[in-house]
Amino acid sequence: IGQKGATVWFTGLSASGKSTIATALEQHLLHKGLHSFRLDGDNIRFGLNKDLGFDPNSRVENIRRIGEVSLLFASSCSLALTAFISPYISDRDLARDLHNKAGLPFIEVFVDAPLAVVESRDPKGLYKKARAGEIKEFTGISAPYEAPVKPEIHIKTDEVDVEGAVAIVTQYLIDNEII
Ligand code: GGZ
Repeated sequence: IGQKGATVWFTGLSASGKSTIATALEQHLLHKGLHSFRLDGDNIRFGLNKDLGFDPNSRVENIRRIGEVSLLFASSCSLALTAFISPYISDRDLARDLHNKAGLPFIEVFVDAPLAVVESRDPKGLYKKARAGEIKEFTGISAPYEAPVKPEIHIKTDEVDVEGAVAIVTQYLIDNEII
């Protein structure tokens, strides 16, 4: 199987399922013999971007750097799977423009779940802390999330399970001759 470089850009609220889907997709691709690399908070916010917080300027810079890093992976014929809230449309569009200029596909995946749903999941108790004012500028509670207007893929994680989500993204990659 051949493989072109591309970036699959997951965006959505905390606990919407971005990392879970990206991780399952990475495994699925691996089983097909395809190389991908997942970028998420664990390997970026604790390393390259550990100087950044969650104020608006830091988020802009966070996403700018991730856009550049994903471009590097895509340029080397890898599939970059990015899983960040990336709350601002303009920042996601900047990452998209970088890829467009390099002739590399950029697939924006809106990992969509209503606030009430992600807040009830609250796996790390962050929404509770945000509601209590213990975390400031928390996305969805006290900081904005700008939903994609025309994402390549829209997944409602309160309706589709992880395997279903992986199947949708994989089919898109096949249909567009990326894998
Ligand atoms: C949003 C925050 C915040 C604030 C800490 N707002 O569920 P998580 O824990 O593992 O994912 C969230 C992660 C968001 O980092 P990103 O780099 O994806 O954000 S952005 O794209 O907006 O730069 C959450 C945790 O970090 N977290 N404080 N105030 N999420």
